[in-house]
Amino acid sequence: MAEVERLEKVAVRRDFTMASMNHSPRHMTTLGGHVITRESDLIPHSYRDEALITWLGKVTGLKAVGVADPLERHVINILHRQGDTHGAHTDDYPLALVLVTEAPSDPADGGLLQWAPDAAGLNALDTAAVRHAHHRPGDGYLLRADTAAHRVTPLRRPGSRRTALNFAYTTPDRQGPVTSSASQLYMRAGEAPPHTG
Ligand SMILES: O=C(O)CCC(=O)C(=O)O
Ligand SMILES: [Fe+2]
Repeated sequence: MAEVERLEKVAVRRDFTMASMNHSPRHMTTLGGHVITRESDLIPHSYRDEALITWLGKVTGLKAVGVADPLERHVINILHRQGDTHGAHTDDYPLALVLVTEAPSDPADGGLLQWAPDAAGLNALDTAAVRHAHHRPGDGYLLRADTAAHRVTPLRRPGSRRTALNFAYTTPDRQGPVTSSASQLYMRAGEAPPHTG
């Protein structure tokens, strides 16, 4: 929690709709994996933890491996203004291990995860297939993020915050992003794509 809070000073505000994801809204402050790698030892070190990756493989039945793309492998998303939301999307990589460091204590204040497993499209989130979860600071969850449509609902109250650190994992045959959505959320103006490795 302290590390995520420390890194917020280098995060960048984003306000746009993502064309490739049904124009769903992004109102949040973000920090991409390439900057996290430059600024933090703890997060990249935790991401590579072998016991964690072995556990992920056991739980999911997939051959879980780290993501090669430095931008997307670990990211921080901060919702901190009334109305802030991480709108509907699927991730490029199959597994998202999301660690929540801040969240409204009352589910009525928003910042809930909504997801629809095995969704044919993002509008599954607007059907009876949708599920939701309220997380507390210190909670984590593991999501099949490439096939579940998901979003974080808007913060409803001024002063509320909802912050998450997302560790993405993949399988050996699936390296390389499938959409440009991560570069829209995590690159900075004028920045060259980070070197993959
Ligand atoms: O903040 C969350 O719970 C979800 C994060 C997410 O969907 C993502 O980073 O792709
Ligand atoms: Fe996601």
